[in-house]
This record gives sequence, C-alpha cells and structure tokens, in this order.
Amino acid sequence: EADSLAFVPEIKPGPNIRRVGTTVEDFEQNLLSNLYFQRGTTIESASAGDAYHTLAVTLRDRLVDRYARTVAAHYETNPRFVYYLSAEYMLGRQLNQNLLYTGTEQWTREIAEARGLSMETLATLDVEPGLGNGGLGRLAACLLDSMATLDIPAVGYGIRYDYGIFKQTFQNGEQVERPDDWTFYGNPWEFAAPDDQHVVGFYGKTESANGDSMAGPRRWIPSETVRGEPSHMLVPGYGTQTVNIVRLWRARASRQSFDLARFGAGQYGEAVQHIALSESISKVLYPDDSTELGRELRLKQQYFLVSCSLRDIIRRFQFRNRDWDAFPDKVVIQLNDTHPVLAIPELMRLLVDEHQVDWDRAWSITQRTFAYTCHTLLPEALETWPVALMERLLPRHMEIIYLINHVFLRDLDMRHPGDLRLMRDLSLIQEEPERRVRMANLAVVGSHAVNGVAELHSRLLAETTLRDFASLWPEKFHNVTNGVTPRRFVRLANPRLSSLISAHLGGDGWLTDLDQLAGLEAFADDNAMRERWRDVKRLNKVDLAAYAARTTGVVLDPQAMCDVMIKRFHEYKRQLLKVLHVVTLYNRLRDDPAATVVPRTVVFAGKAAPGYRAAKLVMKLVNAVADTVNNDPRVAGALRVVFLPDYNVTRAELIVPSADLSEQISLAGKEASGTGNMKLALNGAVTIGTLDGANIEIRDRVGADNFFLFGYNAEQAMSARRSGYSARSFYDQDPELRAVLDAISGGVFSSGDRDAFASVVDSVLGWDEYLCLGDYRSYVDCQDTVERAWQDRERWTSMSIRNTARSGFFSSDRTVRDYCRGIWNVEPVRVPEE
Ligand code: GPK
Repeated sequence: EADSLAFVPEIKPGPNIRRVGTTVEDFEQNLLSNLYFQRGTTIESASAGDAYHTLAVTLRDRLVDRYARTVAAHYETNPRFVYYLSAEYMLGRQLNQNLLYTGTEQWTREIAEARGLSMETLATLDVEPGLGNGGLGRLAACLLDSMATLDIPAVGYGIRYDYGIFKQTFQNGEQVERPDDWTFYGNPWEFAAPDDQHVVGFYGKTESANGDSMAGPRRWIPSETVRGEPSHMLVPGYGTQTVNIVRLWRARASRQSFDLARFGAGQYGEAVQHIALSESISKVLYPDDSTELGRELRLKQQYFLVSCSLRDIIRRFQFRNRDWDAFPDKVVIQLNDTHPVLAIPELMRLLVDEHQVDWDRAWSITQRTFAYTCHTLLPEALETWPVALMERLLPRHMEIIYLINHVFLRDLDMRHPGDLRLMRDLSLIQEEPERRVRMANLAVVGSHAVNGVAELHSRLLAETTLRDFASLWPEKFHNVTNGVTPRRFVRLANPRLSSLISAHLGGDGWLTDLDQLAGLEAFADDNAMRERWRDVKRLNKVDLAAYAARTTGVVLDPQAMCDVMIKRFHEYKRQLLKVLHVVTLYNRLRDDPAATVVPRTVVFAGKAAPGYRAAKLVMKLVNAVADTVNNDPRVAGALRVVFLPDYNVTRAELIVPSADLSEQISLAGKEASGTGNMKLALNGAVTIGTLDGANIEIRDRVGADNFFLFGYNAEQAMSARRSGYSARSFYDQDPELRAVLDAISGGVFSSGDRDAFASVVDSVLGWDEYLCLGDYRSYVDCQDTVERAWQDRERWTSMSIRNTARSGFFSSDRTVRDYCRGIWNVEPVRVPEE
C-alpha cells in the first residue's frame, strides 16, 4: 500500500489567497451563505445547532485566510520551526476564543440577538475537546496560544482521541466515569485530511539491509500496520495575523480490514473486529495523571503519535531543504514529558535505515533536534517500559536504544572509569527487578536541552531525580517557569475584570504585554477602584452561585469568602488536608454556634484517575462532608461546601474569576509547578500555599504580605522522615486535630458508619506519606490569619489587586520567550496583513 497520496499541505504564496470581508454586512453574508451551502438549510428553518455550526465554520473561514498567509510567509522565510509533541492537549472551547481573535464578537451578538438567539445558548453548544488530563495538557494549549501570538512558526502534534477525558458524575458521593464522546455532533473546528495518511508499523522482525551492524541500515518488517489519519485545528494568535495549527492523528484500519464474507454470513461482530482492534489505538485518552501506566496499548499510542508526526516533520523539512545536517537548523522538537520520547529512536531509525545517514551523523542531528520538558519529580510518574515488550512491539527501536546506550555508557566509562554505580544509574536500561527501558534517561541522553517547569522543580531535578546527568552535562539543564494565557484565563474567563483593568490601564495592551498589569499597583489603595474590584468579584460569584444551584442544588452566598481548591485529585496535592480544615471549622461552629467566623464557601472541583482508590476515597469524603455541613442548620450562613462535578477548562473559566482564596497546599517538593495557582492569582485570588512549585515565584512577586504561607519547605519535608516523623504524635498532641480525625472515623460524615473512611484515617495516622498531619497545625493557624485579613475588607481588596498587578510574569508569552531564547533559538516570522 502506498505510504500516502503524497499530498503536500503547504500553501505557496500566490494570488489565490482570499481575503475575507471587513464589514458586518460581509460577515452576515458569509454566515447566510455558509448556512445555506454548508449546512444546507435556510434562515427560516435553521435550528440552534445549525446556527452554532454555521457560526463556527464562518469564523473558521476567517482564520483560514490568515492561515494561508501564515503558511505563505513561512514558505518564503524557511524558518526554524518548533514542533511540540504532546500526548495531551486541553484546548478548551473554541467559539468564544475565535470570536475574540477575529474581532467578530460584537457583530455576532447583534446578528444573533436580532434573531432571538443568545450568545450563551451558542456557547453551550460548543464542546470542549478534553484531550488531556490536567496541567500538562493545558500547558500545551497555553504554549500553542502564546507561540501563535508571538508569531513563532510552530506546529503542535497530538492524538485525536475518539473519547477524551471521562465525564465525571457522582453516585452516593463516589466518582462515576462516563465516556466523553466529544465529536458526537461533529466538530466544526477541524479539517480532516483522510487523503494524507501515514502507515505505522508494529511488531515483526528486523534484518540486515547491508552488512550485519546494528548501526544499520537495517530493515524492519512489521507484522502489523495501521494508518494515521491527520486532522488539524487552527491555532490563531491574538492581535496578530499568525495562525498555526495543531495536527492530531487518528488511527484507521487499512481498507481491506472489513471482512465482507463474515458479514455476509451474519457474523457482524467478527466482520469488523480487525477494524476495531486497529482503531483502538486512538480510541481513548488514558485518564491517568502523574502515574506510570504500563499497558501495551498505551505504548502503541505513543509510538503511533511519534511515527506519524516525525514523518510529517521530515516531509515539511524536505519541502524546502535537502541537506540532513541542516535539519536541526530548521527543526526543534519539544518533547512534552516522556510520552513522546520514542521520537528519539524513531528519528534515528528514519535517518539511518530509510535515509542512509550514518549512525554518528544521525546521532548528532538527533541530539541537536530534541529538547525535553520534565513535569514531575514523583518517581511513580517516570515512565519505564519492559524490554521484553519493546522487543516485541518495536524490535528495531529496541536495537537502536541498545546501541545508543552502548555508545553512551562507553563514553561515560571514559569520563568516569570504573564507576559502576554511575553506569547502573544512568543506563537507559534498568536491570532490576525486571529489565526496563527508562524513558527519562533516553530523553536526557537524546536531547540538547532538559528543563523543569518552575525554579524549585528545576533545582530539585538537577539535585535529586536527574542529579548524575546534571553533573555530567550541566549545560543541558534549564528552567522555564510555566505560564498561562491571559487571553483565555483573564479576558475570556473574566470579562468584567478585563474591562476594569483596561479602563485603568488606558487600553487592552496588557493582553499581549502582561507586565503592564503593574500599572494597577497605583490603584491598589484607591477606594473607588477597590469598590469596583469588589463589585466584579461579587458579580462573578453571583454567576457561580447560579451555576452551583442549577447543577448541584447547593445555594451559595455571594458575600461569603470563596475558597477554591480546583485541580486533579492526588494525594500529594492534599485535598485531604483541606478536608481536615473544613471539618475543623465545622467542629468549631458546632461547639459554639455563636462563634464569630468568616462566612466561607469552599469550592472543590477535580477528577481522579479511575483506578486511584485513595484519591477516590478522599473525593467521597469531600462529598460526605459537604452533605453533612450543608444540611446542618447550626452552621448555615457560616460554612458551605460544594463539589462541582466534571472539572474541565470550561469549568475553570467559570470558577477562577470568583475565587477569593486559592488553595495551593501540596507537600513542598511534590508539585512541579502548578498553573492553576497562576490563573487564580491573575484573577485576584490570594493564595494560601506551601513553598512548592511556582507558589514560591508567585510569593516572590506578589510579596509575602499578599500571600499566606504555611508548612514545611521542601528540605524540611525531605528530612522530616529521617528525623523520625510520627503522624501519630500530632494526633496525640493536638486536641483539635484529634477531634477532626475522630469525627471522620467515628462516622459523623457517614451516618454512623465507622468503616466508610477508616482507611483514609488509618493511612494518615500510619505512614502519612504526604505529611498532612505534620502540616495541619500550621495550615489551620494560617487559615485563621486569612480570616482576620478578610475582615479588613479594604486591606483584602488591596491584596487582591496587588496579586493581579504583580502576576504579569506568569503569562505563557513570557514562558514561550524563555523557551525561544534559552532552548529553541527560533525567531518570529511576521505575517503581513495583505
Ligand atoms: C505532571 F507528571 C505530570 C503529569 O503526568 N501530568 C501533569 O499534569 C503537571 N503534570 C504538574 O503536576 C504540574 O505541577 C505542572 O504545572 C503541569 O504538569 C505543567 O507543567
């Protein structure tokens, strides 16, 4: 079968790039014409779905015009491209973004409302592609947005999962996962290119192509193939003409896979079995966050992504270039964690076996091409794959990995003769208890740059997890602190605050130059500003309360402090510590209903990996505590707890703008960076947090006076265990903590059932891996300080304003600039308007 139809997706400069109209009349004409010709209906008979779909393709048309000019400019310039390889993208809804980026928001509102259609209705028809789990996937989307905004030539490569991250509901307080069939009604934002497939091989054997050297060239004869079918979505920059793309691969069975004979014989299941098997590769996103998952299908997914993307990258390179040595001058491939690290042996294979480049030259090209971002320190998140599985699934890649390892260890032995400990630790192969390939080691050896995602994380990577590599190649190691896009997480999520900011800064230049937020500093103690700032928060909270009432039935008080903990459920993030605090407040109120406390709404949201029992039990505890608290008249008006189901980008855009207090309470040294912390600070939430991840940098910038700090620092957390940490001693010595744990284990939140949460309490009283009890007193006291600060309304508002004013650094535009300067060495390419 032909590899592909050799369709070349490039658009060359020429007279055929169209121009979209510039008036509201043109826009309305485009809408009517698309309704008629694309949707095949008339204005009289159009449904809301027709309207949505038509609007989407009309906006897409406008972006196509920019995209065509972008590709033409790239063709002429032949610049170095960033290729971002990521198994996850959490793009968020596209409609409101594209209305903003094309400047058609107002027109659309007028046209829609004249026909009795609200923008809110249209927005709810827009489905968020949930092609990721959490921070890592959302970071990928923020970086794409910023690269386009900064005119960086870039393509994002990923997998077009049929089912994204599961939909979360609760039954008896327990998480229930339902499939996310996100394209059920079609996806108007994407362009499919079924005539541009790549063939991907698996299994089979290798044989020599000339001579017997493993250094190749060798031939790999796969025994199974599937096709990768691309589609792409447009990634517009804000305030610029650049439109990049994110190209997503979908697995398709080869054409001969349908068994007509069996179907004819009535064996309908068997007839399509082969198709189902092949297509299972891109069927579903693995819903695991920060845990390694050794499943064959997962490894196939990873290789599928890598193989299709590299073939595409090489074809794009060859379109304008011939000499392989120029490859790293035109291509930098950023590996988003270890998931796409097979790209390293795959590029070696393509160069050596298919393009006759000799090994040493290929290795130099490969190392100069790749850069690797590590997103964790948790050992359980560092991927390794059994050698036996790799040998079976990807026999040629395994040979290549062995050879890379051989050369690497030989050089290592020359630099550090006889250091067997070093060889064993740095080897790409782990020997005990089972031979496995260490993907992080492969990534470090095969890349010219390795980065962590916040200062502390990058330091700890170099001092602990990747210590020996960092001493070997100190120049490879970088820090690039994460960031978030202010377009989505301030302008789109929080239009009220955005207007207020623009009014005080004299325009919306801050949206592409977030350091301008510093101009708000001058108003931090201004009474009129503080009044308006509070108004914005209050109105946002009214919106949130309406949503909470509609979806959960829980009634929230917009005057209460809105205390939010929104993130994946994971033990290291310590939702449990937050629960201990909530129960503390509850106990205090029950003991003394007259106690003057600050009215507070605690908002939780987040998903847990379906197989992560400990996290799911904490989740159930949150729901149980919420139920008890919300139904206890003694605490009504003082404390409310709500768990908003199905946290995703859309939900984040709703919750973040109403937050007063941002909970960033992971055990120090565990959260690589965090990015929710940045979104919340930018929206004027004050953080209560540990010295972990980017919290440290947030506190450095917003100032210690505008940040509530508690708990162990990373060094203390690491040494606590060595100095005989005993969770039990905190329980014994702290009556308030004792009362909290006794209430949970005594069945206060489980209708008297003492077994329901016993394992939560036992595990925290026993080993307490994440030192919840050790940090409890410091946390609860700090929360008391928060309440005193809240009672000084004016002062709190000033703190809130200063959080926004001083968080400009956390724009993902700055992150992308850091990558450009420190790692990518790429230049922007301006796309002309005409
Ligand atoms: C890190 F290792 C992982 C992972 O598998 N998934 C994921 O979302 C997160 N992450 C970190 O936990 C965050 O601290 C960080 O901000 C985010 O990646 C982006 O770097």
